[in-house]
This record gives sequence, structure tokens and C-alpha cells, in this order.
Amino acid sequence: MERILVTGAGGQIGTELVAALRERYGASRVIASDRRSLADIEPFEQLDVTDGKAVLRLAGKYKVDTIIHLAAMLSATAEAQPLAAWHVNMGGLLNVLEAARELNCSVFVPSSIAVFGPGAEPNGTPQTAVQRPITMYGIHKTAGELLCDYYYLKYGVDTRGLRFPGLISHAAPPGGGTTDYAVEMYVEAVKKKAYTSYIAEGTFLDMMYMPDALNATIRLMEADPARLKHRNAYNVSAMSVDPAAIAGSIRRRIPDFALDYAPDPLRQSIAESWPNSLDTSCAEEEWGFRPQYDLDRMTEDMLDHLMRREA
Ligand code: AKB
Repeated sequence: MERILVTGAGGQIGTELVAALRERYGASRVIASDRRSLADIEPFEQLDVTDGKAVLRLAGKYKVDTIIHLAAMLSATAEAQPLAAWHVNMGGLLNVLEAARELNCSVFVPSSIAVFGPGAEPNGTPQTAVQRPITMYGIHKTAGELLCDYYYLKYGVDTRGLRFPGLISHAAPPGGGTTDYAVEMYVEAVKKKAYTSYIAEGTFLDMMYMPDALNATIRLMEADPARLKHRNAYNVSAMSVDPAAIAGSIRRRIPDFALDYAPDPLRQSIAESWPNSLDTSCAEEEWGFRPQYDLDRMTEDMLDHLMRREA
């Protein structure tokens, strides 16, 4: 990766990935872009990914060889605004793939655990499993994986991707996702020692701490292409947890932390359609995926950062 364009740089992943990429490759080689204007992250360009000409113009202007396409609407927002989400998620991806085809760029696109629906094995869902998602976001992510395969097979575009689980971070808040409850629980534990979960007791979902997500992204993009047997997105995860498991981990530091439940029908139904846990062995074998943070190590680090911020 010589010169990298990051779309959605102001989002939960983008905020930290731009910083990590700049540390590794040098600030001037990582061009941040977002629909909103962002201060203090030069080089930065405002970019609406639904404008195909603008995507091509920007990638050409900076002569990038890699596009990391993060701009997207997440599951709960996509379910509430399906047409707008289709426009952003599918239109944006197509514009990025077209620019990559024209300019000979590699592309990273995050996929999601949302690509799986009720037909897939819910425990240890394998890399290749039935993909019949029943959410709008899951449909976008599945179609996105197929589009990436298509551009790779038909045009030779070097497409790579990860099926991210819920990502937990202290730096930038997630927005509009189903797994956001996990981040909210840590924030509220520090502020109020109490949290009401919109996800019901006993609902297990995969999660991963942001440093592991950043490392996985960089490692996959630097991997020898000859080793990659899968050009659709790889299953990745570091833990399978329900709200009570996170609360239990938080109580090791905040013993009087109280958790109760008020499930939100929309997000609960999305969560129930997703796997409880993914099998990540393909990612481990093909490019050495190995997360460093389990639940308790992640909790320690999250609480350290959030408590320092509150102090
Ligand atoms: C969401 O909840 O929408 C995302 C995801 C799992 O893709 N965090």
C-alpha cells in the first residue's frame, strides 16, 4: 500500500484506522475522506461516496493504489431507512469498485456477521455457509461480498474484506448498529454504574476490540495474495458474548455495576437473526489472524481509557 484513500474516515473504525495507517505508512500517504467536514486530520477531503465522479476524481487526484471503503449505514439505521441505506451502501461500494477498476487500486471493504441469516449454523458459523440474511444491511453486505468477488474475477481488482463482528472501542462511538449496546454498557458503567440493555439476556453475538480489528485489516491488506483462497470477506471475531457476560467482566472492576434489560424489538430481532459465534479458522490459516484481546483484557483496557476520560 503506497497511497491509501479512506472513505468514512470520521466513523467508528475510520477514526482509529486512519491514525494507525498514518503511523505505519506516514501521514501524507493516507488521505482521509468523509461526507462531513473533519478538522485536524490533513490530508482530508470531503467526499460523498454516492457521487461516482467525485470518488474517481479524488482517487485519481491523489494517485492512490488502495481504497479502504468504510462509509456505510449500519444495521439498525439501514432497517429504519432501507432506501437511503441501499443508495449509500450499494451505490457507494459500486462507485469505489468502479474507481478501483479504472485506476488499478486494491480495495478493502468491511463485511459483517450480518451476512448470515436464520438458515446458517448459528454456533461456529463456518466461512462458507448459507447466506440468506433477513435484514437490509445483511442483504447489502452479502451483495457487497458478491460484487467484490465479481470485480476480482472479472476485472482482476484486488478486493479483500473482513466480516466484522460488533467492534468495541473507547475512541469514537459507533452509530446505528445492533452491537452498539456493548460500547454503551462500558460508557454507562463508568458514568452511572448502571445500564439498561436493549439486547435481551442470553443473546450471544460475536465481538472484537478495535485494536484487533485494526491489526486484522492491516494484516489482511499486507497478506501475500497467493495465500488468499477467499476473496469474499473472512470471518473474524475474538469472543462470543451476551450482555450478562460483559456485565460480569465489568464487575471485576466496578462491583456494584447494575445491568437490566428493556429489549428493543427492532434491534433484538436483528440480533436474533445473526450467528451466536463464527468459525474464524480460514482467516487464521490463510493470513495469520490472531486477536490479542479476550473479554477481560478488553474490559480492563476500555475501563482504563474511559475512567481516565471521566476523571
Ligand atoms: C452493526 O451492529 O450493525 C455492526 C455490524 C455487526 O456489522 N456493528
